Parts: sequence; C-alpha cells; structure tokens
Amino acid sequence: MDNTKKLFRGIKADGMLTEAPDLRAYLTGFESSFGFVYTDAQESVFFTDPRYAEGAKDAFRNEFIGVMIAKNEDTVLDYIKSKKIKRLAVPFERLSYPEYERLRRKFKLTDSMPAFTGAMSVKSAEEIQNIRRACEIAEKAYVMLLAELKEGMTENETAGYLEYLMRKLGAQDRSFETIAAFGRNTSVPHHAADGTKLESGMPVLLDFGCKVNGYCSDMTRTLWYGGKPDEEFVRIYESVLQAHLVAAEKIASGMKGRDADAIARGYLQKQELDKFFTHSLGHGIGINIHEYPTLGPNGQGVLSDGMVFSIEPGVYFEGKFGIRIEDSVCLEDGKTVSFMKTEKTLTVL
Ligand SMILES: [Mn+2]
Repeated sequence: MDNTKKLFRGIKADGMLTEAPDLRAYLTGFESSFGFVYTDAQESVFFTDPRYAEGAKDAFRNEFIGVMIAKNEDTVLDYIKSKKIKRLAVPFERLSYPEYERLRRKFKLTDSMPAFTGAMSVKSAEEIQNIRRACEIAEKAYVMLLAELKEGMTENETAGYLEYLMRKLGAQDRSFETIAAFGRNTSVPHHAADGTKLESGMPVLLDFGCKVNGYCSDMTRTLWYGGKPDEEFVRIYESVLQAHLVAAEKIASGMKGRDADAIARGYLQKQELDKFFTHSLGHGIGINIHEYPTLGPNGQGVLSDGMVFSIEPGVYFEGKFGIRIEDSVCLEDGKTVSFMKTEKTLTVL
C-alpha cells in the first residue's frame, strides 16, 4: 500500500514529513514504533532504525518507497534540508510544542492533518476488507464466549478470555481495552473490568473489538444472564434497539454527523430516555478506534460513501443498569450496511 502520493497531491507544500505512528501506518501499511515518512514530488522515503529496516524493506519490496536508516530526527531533517525544501507539510495536532518550534526554525510549515483526516475517513476496498475481517473475528469470538459464560467468572477474566479468543481466531490484537461489565456496573458506560463476579439474574455488557492488518472493529452487546429478565430492563432494551435500528435505516450519505445523532436521540426523546443517552451516537473507525467523523450533537462533518463508523445508542441508570447496542457499519450507495451479523434482539442466557 502506498498512499504517500495520494496524500501529497492534496497538499500545497514542497515536501511532507510524517512521524505519528497511525498516520505512517496509513501512508505505508507498515507498523513500527519509530520512523518517519518523507514525501516530495520525486520520491517517498521511509526512515527507520536498524530494528525495522529489514521488515520495512521487505514490506515495501513492490512499492515506490525507499528505506533509509536514521539514528534520529536530525538525520531526517538534514536530508530534507539537502533537498532545498522550503515549505514542509506536517500534521500540526500530532506535534508537541518543542517539535513544532524546532521544525518552524528550519522550514515554512503547512498543516497536513486536514488531508489525512479527509483521506483516512473514506476507506478503500482493501481497508474495508480488513475491517470486515476484524468484525467477523470479533463476532465469532463473542458467540464462542457466550457458550462459556458461567456464574462466578469475573469481569476481568471474561474480558481476557474474549481477547484470547479474538487472537486465537486470527486477530493481531484487541482494538481497545475490552469492557466487560456485570450487574449495576453496566450503568458506567466505560466501566473498567474488575473482580466483580457473574451471578444469575443480572445484565452483562460487553464492548470489544480487534485489529486485522492494523484496522479495528468495534461492537457492543448487552444481554441478560440467568433467570427471567427484569421487566423494566426488557422494555428499555427494546427502546435502545429501536433507536439503533431507526438510525441504521435513516442515516444516509450527505447527512451531517449531528443529523445522524439526532435520529437516535429524537427517537429516545419520544420514549423519555434521551437524558440517559449520555454520549454520542457513533465515531469513525479505521486504523484508530476513534477517528473522524463524529456522529454526535456537534458533528459538523458530512457523511459519505466509504465511511466506516459505529452506531451505538446507549442509556444508563446510575446504580441500576445500562444498555448499549453497537455495530460497526459502512456507508454504501448512500445507506448504512452493518458488518455485524449477530442478532441484536435481547439474548437471555
Ligand atoms: Mn464504539
């Protein structure tokens, strides 16, 4: 994968320098903890240290990206200086203040971040394939986990087991810290899994995902474990599910992120549940688990075909329970298509 030229074409600068790991991974498809990607009209060069040089040369064998060894940033900046580059594009929001100051003394600077945000939000067929695979693995692991859930298992054990299953099924890693919440802990939207044990007659909330070739999946299911589910829980689950389904049906290309959010929020308002919906409806998903666009009350970005994002309405009742239902979806021919195949109707184990 060589996205360097595509990015560079959209930027008004003589050269482009990228150090942030996620942006480098987008440009090259190669993940490493140390490196710089430099691009100008003539060439793209991946600078890295000896630890990654062999892997990088191998990865770029068929690409138009050269590999050079750099001990530190100075080696890279000297190289760029030697090419008489005057205006350099760098991603402003990914630079520390000292880095920005150092670069500003050597070059005229242009912000490359808007170009990255725009390009990364619309996925290529290859990127979508990676996300689809990450979703398939997450779902398969979830189904396997359900068969293994037992009274006495802790949240942390459950989270760890789910992560193990995703890796066993071919994931390279989890895409974020797995959330496993039992009972009243489900009312904390991002509860940190702890030693709480699963008991009969309680809700279970699982929010998880994995990575394939650097691309993330994101999924949440809330279910009832043991006995007959609480009536209030069942009624509210139905409302959250409807909010999800109405949003999935009505979200369309050309809409702003805030309009998408308003569909689910408006539905929950009619059920007098909107004040318990304390977060945004969704977020872009790609190399990063949270990226552009935001589907929330302040989401100004316009949704378009090829964007991948979550739909995740949730309501939370402090000290009682919370319910969130999340799919990763893609916009295709103007409409959302979910990557998830598992039932979203209430599961009672
Ligand atoms: Mn999410």
